[in-house]
Amino acid sequence: MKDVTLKKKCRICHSNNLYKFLDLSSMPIPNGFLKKEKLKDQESYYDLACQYCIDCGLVQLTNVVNPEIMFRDYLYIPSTAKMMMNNFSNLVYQANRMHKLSTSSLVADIGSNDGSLLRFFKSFGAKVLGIDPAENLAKIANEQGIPTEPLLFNTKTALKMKQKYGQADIVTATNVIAHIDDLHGVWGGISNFLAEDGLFITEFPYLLDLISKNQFDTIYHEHLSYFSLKPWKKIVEEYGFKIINAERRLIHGGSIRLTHKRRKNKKNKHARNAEYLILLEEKFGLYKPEAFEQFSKRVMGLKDQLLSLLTNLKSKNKKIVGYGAAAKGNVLTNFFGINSKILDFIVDSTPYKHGLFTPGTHIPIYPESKIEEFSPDYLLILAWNFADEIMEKQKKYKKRGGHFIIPIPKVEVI
Ligand code: DWN
Repeated sequence: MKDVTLKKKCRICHSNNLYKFLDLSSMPIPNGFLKKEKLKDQESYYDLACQYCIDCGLVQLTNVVNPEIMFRDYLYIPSTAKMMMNNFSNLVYQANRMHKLSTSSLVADIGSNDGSLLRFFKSFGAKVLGIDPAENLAKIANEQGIPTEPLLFNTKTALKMKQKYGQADIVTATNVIAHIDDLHGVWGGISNFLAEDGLFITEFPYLLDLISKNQFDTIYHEHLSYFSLKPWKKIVEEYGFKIINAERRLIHGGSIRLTHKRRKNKKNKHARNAEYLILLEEKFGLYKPEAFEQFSKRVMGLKDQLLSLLTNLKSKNKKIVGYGAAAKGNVLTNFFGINSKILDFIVDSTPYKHGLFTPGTHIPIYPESKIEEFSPDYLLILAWNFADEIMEKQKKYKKRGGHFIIPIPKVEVI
C-alpha cells in the first residue's frame, strides 16, 4: 500500500457524493514523537481534511495514511487517568450484566493495545484475547499475561482467530473502529468470530460532541471515521445486527458506547436510546452541510482567539508550558502554529514520552515534576479531556498563582 491514498468513496455506503470541509493543512502523524537525534531528519507530512457523505452522513478523512506507518510500532497507550480506568471497568461491569461472564467465556478485544481493558475482563474469570497490530504493545501485553495476536483485525484474520480460539462470547473495540479503513472487513470479521448470542461492544468519540464542542483537534490521521448513529446503523443492519444499547460517555471529550446483538429478523428494532440519539443528531443539523461550515468557522475563531492570547502573554514575557503530550495536542499546536517559541516545553505523565519531542513542532516533553522547578505562569492544557483531573493534580501550582488555559470547547483562562 502507498504511504497515503485519497479516499474517493464513502467507507460505509460507497457513495462518491462527498462534501469536503475543514482543511487542517498538512501535518505529521499525531503520535509520531521524535527522539532528539531525529529532529533534523525530514518528517513525513500528510494532508488532513474531512469530508461528509451526502448520502449516508458518515464523516471521514479525505486521505488514508498507511496503517503500517501509524500502528506497527505504536507509542500510544491508554493513559492511566482515573476517568479512563473508570470507563473501562464500567464497560466490563455492563457487559457482564448483559452477558454473564464465566471461566468458559472468551472475550476478544480489537485494538487491545497493552491489554488495559482485557485485564478488567480477566478479573471476572473470563478467557481473554487481544488483537492488535502494534508488535511492541502485543509483546508488553503477552508478558503481562494477556494473550495477544499482533494482527490487523479483518474478515480473514477473524477466521484464523475462530479456528485457533473458537468463537468469542464478547468482542470489544474501544477507540479503534474509527482507525480502520476497511469497515466492512471489520464487520465481516465480527460476523464470523462472534458467537450466535454474542455481544459486540464498541466505543468511539461521538461526532455530535466533536462538532457541538469544537473538538477539531480530535481529527487526526489515525481517526479515519467520525461516527454518528445514522450512518453507523446502516452498516450494523447490513451485517444482520441491531443496537441493543446506545450510551453517551464523557471519556475523550464525549464518546458513544454501542452494544450490538444479532437480530432474529429484519423487523427487530434498535434500542429506543439509539433511535432517540438519531433524532438528537437530526435536530442538531448533523445531516446538513451547514453544520460543518459553521463548525469550520468556529475552529478558525478558536485559532485567532488562542493565538492572540498566547502572543499577548509572550509579549509580557510570561512563561507558558503545555500540559499533556496528547495526539490531539499535536494537531492543535501544528494547525495553530504553536511551537517552542510559545511553549517552553510540554509536561506529560507517560514515562516513554519523556525526552522526546512533538512531531512537527519539536517541543520537548518532560515529566510533570518540571512544573515545580520551572514555575510557569500559564499551563496550556492540551489534554483538555482530562482538564479536571489535571487541575486537581496541580492544585499547589494554582495556589502559587499559576493559571490554566483550556483551549476547547472555548478558550478559557482559569
Ligand atoms: O483514539 C485515540 C485516543 C482515544 O487516544 C488514540 N488514537 C490516541 C489517543 O489520543 P490522545 O493522545 O489525545 O489521548 P489521551 O489519552 O487523551 O492523551 C492524554 C495525554 O495526557 C497522555 O499523554 C497522558 C497525559 N496526561 C498527563 O500528562 N497527566 C493525562 C493525565 C490525566 C494527567 O494527569
